[in-house]
Amino acid sequence: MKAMPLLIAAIVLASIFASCVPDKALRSENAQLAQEVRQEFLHSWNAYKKYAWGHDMLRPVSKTYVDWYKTTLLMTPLDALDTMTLMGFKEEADSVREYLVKNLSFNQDMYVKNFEITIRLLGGLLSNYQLSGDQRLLRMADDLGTRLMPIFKTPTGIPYVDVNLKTGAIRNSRTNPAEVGTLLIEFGTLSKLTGKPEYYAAAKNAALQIYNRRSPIGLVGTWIDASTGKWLDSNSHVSACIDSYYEYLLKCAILFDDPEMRVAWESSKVAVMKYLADEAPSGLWIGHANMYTGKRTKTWFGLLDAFFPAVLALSGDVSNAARLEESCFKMWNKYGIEPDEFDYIAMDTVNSRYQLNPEIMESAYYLYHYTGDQRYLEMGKVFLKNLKLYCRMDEGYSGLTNVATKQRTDLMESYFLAETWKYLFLLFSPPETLEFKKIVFNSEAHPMRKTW
Ligand code: DMJ
Repeated sequence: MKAMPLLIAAIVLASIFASCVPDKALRSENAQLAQEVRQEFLHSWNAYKKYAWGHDMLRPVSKTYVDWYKTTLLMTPLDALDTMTLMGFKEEADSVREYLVKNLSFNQDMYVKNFEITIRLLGGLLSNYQLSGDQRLLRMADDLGTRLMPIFKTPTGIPYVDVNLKTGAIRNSRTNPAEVGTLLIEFGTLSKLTGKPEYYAAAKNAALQIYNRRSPIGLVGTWIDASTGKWLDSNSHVSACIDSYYEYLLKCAILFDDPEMRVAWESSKVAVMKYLADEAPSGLWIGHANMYTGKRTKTWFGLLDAFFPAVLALSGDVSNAARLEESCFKMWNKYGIEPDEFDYIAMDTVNSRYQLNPEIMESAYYLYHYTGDQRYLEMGKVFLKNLKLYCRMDEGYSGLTNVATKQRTDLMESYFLAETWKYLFLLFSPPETLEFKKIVFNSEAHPMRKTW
């Protein structure tokens, strides 16, 4: 009679032991991979410091730098700063922060792209303010926000593309849903942190101006005129020029508990899954269709579209997210690095460039967070291995002009340090590295903490 409880205890202990051993091995492998990612981040950062310090970005082949405008806006240091902090490079982060505070001035008589400056610089200042508590960064964000605000003063409330940081003059009314709809995480957070409601109101109105111009079947086009509010192009997809418009509808609903953004996301998701989603022989993809008829225009999907599994997972649709990420992984594996555009019927590239983009890794990170499925760690290992194999230089990393031939570009984008390394690092790191539930990432992977 006494043998039974002993046997049960032995079975329980054995099963605890069996489940702990792989857990321990997995934890230690992940820790090694996270450490490898930290080293590769440093390899990229040190090359920037050596050849491009004080400028926007590194040209790793010619070992020089590039500035987007006549005066540097220090894009790489600001984009990289929160990654550095999350990776635990505290001293380096402290000194970069001091450098930025002393040297970054927005009082420049030059036109800048509102969208890029918002996601990279305004987003970077806000997330680094929240991580460090350094009030000077919030003041810089407020200054930048004030300088960008004239962009919304258009006949429709849809922002133009460029704004002069000193004079407030604006220009270029040919814009798209992504540039218009990817502003509210940053402007909304700035509103909450400064108590100035006008930032939130202008950026939310801009996103809703696009949403309100959706077609009767619920889709948006690629190009729109901000002065007339008329669509200039009726091709609909989740790729460049539209992508992060959808991302922000959902994320702003979450970050700000905004019911109007929630409704906009829910109805947009239905339209995307009805007209753009495509069940192909190789799996689930999101293709292109006419925004008015829903008729398929292209069976193309690209590396930027690979953000959509993350958004689906965040919305609660883990099953479609997982299926779509499997398709993305097929696209990645065709040449060992994903291309800009891929025809999912021909299963080959349409535009073969790769610019060190992060989206497929971002989605793997979200899916691992929601499922705990080791499949996403396996994908992450492939991403890391192939990045090192094909894009690593003796100093820094470069993009590829052609994923088949692996011919190099001569640019290391700032988002490579903001996003690509950050998402890979977080994928392999213990969940407490960044409390996923307490933050929302902007489109440049700068985490915003909901403190309101
Ligand atoms: C980043 O600059 C942002 O994520 C943007 O929204 C689109 N994609 C690039 C990186 O691929």
